[in-house]
Amino acid sequence: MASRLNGKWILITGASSGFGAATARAFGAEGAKLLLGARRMDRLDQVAAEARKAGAGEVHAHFLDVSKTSSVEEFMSWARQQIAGINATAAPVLDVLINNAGGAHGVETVAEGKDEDWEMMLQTNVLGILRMTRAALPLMVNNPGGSIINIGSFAAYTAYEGGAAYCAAKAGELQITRTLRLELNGTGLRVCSVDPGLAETEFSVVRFKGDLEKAKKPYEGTQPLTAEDIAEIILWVANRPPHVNIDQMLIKPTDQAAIHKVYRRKSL
Ligand code: NDP
Ligand code: 8X3
Repeated sequence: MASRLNGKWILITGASSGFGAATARAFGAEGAKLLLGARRMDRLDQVAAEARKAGAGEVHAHFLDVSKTSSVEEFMSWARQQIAGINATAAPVLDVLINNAGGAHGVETVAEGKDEDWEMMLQTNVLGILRMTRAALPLMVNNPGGSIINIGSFAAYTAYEGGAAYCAAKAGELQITRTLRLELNGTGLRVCSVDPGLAETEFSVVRFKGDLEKAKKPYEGTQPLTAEDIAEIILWVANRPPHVNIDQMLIKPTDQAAIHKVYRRKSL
């Protein structure tokens, strides 16, 4: 049976690494048409080539900084043009919006926290989703069966030391997702929060500001999720029949029973 996603337009933010890059490859393999955004264009072009090789119908990549309204608006105007194509007559339609761009910056306690880290986390994980969704909705509201998939976190459900701003940001993402589901009820659009636990991507390198030794620590002796594990879930959510909405999914490694309880082997 042909994939429901074949030929559909999929927009992925933060597609230059981690979950976003794996998701681009996964949707590419279904024959979808991709619009990819992030700040590192060299990495984004590499992912675009991989998605093309995997089988994507079309792949277009463009600079995007979700922390800036002007960048989001410029990106969405570019996206509209890509969907419309050269000789388009019908109104451009976006089928799936994946709000994935974000991450954590720093592990300081509130007492030691830095304004620039807090601002960056709220700008990307919270305001980035609001801006992207506002800008994309005109291309989605007349398309029942479309999906908005926001990437949240286990951090939205629980708190941990050094995680105040990140946990607050991801709790914000969950509430934005719930609000959108209410506001879009009757349009036929689906809205989902995909909430991973410990996953090994560039997340930790960014959080520890390039300190690779510290970035390795959270994964020591344990088997974390991979970017591909989460891409598979995102694909599955988007591929449900139009009348089925997956509200939210919490996905943790088997080794992670709770935020502070991670099983670690002596040698792995
Ligand atoms: P990565 O660091 O590998 O990927 C983050 C992506 O977000 C990159 O493509 C980065 O691209 C992009 N990004 C960051 N800031 C911006 C910005 N201002 N504008 C546009 N793009 C941006 O980590 P993950 O793949 O793990 O993270 C993806 C999402 O998953 C994040 O929202 C993260 O919070 C969430 N998450 C991660 C978990 C984990 O353990 N790994 C667990 C739960 C949730 P670029 O730098 O090129 O702009
Ligand atoms: C990332 C998961 O546990 O590092 O969102 O906060 S955690």
